[in-house]
Amino acid sequence: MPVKEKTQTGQSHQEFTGSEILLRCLIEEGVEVVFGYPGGAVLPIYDSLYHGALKHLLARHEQGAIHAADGYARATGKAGVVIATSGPGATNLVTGIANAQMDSIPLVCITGNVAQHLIGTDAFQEADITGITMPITKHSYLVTDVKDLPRVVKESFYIATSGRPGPVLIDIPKDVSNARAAYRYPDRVHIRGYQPKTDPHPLQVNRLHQAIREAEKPLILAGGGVVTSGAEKELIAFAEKAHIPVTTTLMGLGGFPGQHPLWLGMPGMHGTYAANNALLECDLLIGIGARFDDRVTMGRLDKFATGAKIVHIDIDPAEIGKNVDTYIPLVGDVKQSLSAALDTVPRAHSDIWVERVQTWFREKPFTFRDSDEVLKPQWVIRHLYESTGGDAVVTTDVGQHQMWVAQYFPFARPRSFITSGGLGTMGFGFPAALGAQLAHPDATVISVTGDGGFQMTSQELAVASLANIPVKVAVINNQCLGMVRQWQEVFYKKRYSEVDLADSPDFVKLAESYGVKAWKAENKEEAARVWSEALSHPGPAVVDFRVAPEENVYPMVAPGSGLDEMIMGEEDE
Ligand SMILES: Cc1ncc(C[n+]2csc(CCOP(=O)(O)OP(=O)(O)O)c2C)c(N)n1
Repeated sequence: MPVKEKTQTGQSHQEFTGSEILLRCLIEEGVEVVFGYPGGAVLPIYDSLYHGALKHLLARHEQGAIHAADGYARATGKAGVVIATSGPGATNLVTGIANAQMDSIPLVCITGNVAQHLIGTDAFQEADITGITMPITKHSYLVTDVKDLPRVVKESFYIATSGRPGPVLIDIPKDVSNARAAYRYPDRVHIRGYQPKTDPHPLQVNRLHQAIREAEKPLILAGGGVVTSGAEKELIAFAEKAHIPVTTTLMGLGGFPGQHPLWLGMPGMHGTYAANNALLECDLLIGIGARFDDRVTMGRLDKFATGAKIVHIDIDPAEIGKNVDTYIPLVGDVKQSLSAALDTVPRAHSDIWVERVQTWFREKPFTFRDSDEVLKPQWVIRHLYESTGGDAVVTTDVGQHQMWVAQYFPFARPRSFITSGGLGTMGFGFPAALGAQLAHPDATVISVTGDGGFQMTSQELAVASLANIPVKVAVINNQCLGMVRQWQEVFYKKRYSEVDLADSPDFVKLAESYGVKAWKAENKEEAARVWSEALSHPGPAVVDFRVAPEENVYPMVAPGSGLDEMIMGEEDE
């Protein structure tokens, strides 16, 4: 409860506890929902939440809470907020923080800590969470004075969402959340040494134009930065005007429509023939909000776009030249940079090239050997696409099913594909779907997950059930850790080591035990029928698709190989 205090000048002003101040700050920031899990060090914070001024979702594990906050952030572009207690609560957030950092996702992670006089004494449930997470946060605060809280919260939201977004940690010792102070939320932020540059240098824009004028085989490599900065319209206009084909990385999927004639699909390890060959042959490569990571370059820079001048548009100057030598660096927000370049961008002399790469794309699509006896995972993903007309937000976990979604579900809109790209975190997809569904209550939200990954965070079925969050879970159940099994088959002479999941629980019964409706499907007819029932079911639903276990993801570029060494699918051999 706020109390009235007399100041030295005799004026009375209201004082609030740190946890009340925190709550007010979150409301001031427009936070709609927080995800979390209580404990001793956050008792004051949870006491402030008691009156329900802010919607809180009680996850069943802090990792579930942070992935849900992350899914909310990816679906909206706003910062996701998570609360956890000290010690094990805080350390349970670590994977989620690293996950958000790798994919540049704005999160504000609030942890309680033991009272300051206990810090450093190995007190009960003490962990140095600011120290532990230092390398995986964009910034972190240990709040030592309750008076700092409003500024710290204001700065945290600003840092998390501006420039290259990322997770910010606020660690609040229990004595700080209990201490009292007056409350005033700052209306401005000024952080010395943190002034993200968003507008590109005009000179570099001119150089980009000149490079396009000279190019005959230009290519755009669009990454997650396009989605983050909301630059999809500018990218379409830019690519069309300059007549340049576009390949989108895993994180960039949806940033350029998967139905556009200039789209070449995803590049890299499981990318299209067209995208990878275009990367090999292009003479100008324009990387836009993409970081040239090793799933795209295969770490074989000696075989990556060797004949191309590389242009790199990115808001983070640290990305320029990190992985590839850059001919034209363009530091700025992607949307602003493309807008600045758009008006006078020339049309490249690319007609022959565009026709050629489009032919590759048409003639070398993804293929699989379909069957009427067993359910093929690729067929299931295509069915998810067709049954929704693509009008869905799809989250994935990590593994084969993730790659099949990237291959067989052509995303038309940004923020409709939510996946753990950088860290590759199993257990991410299902809770992320819960966050995405809370952000878009009327959307069809599908969590495509593996039987392995689902078991890492399936306890969040409790949240789906209790809060009636109508996520549709499609378990691509191949009864094994599919992607690891595939690598053991291809690179370890079929010595299958610890990948068998045949003894998994019955997912239908598991879901039902949480009060979630569920179905099993073993062939196409069943799959189509039960999926349609699941889609029209008003609440959460789980469908256990029993798919062929031996299916592999193709094409594939083996680690250590270049993009010129693609192993094509069975149909193409
Ligand atoms: C937390 C975590 N542990 C381990 C891995 C390594 N890994 C990558 S894919 C994979 C198999 C995933 O199996 P499943 O969830 O069943 O999906 P599938 O590949 O069969 O589609 C594993 C173990 C990981 N990515 N994340």
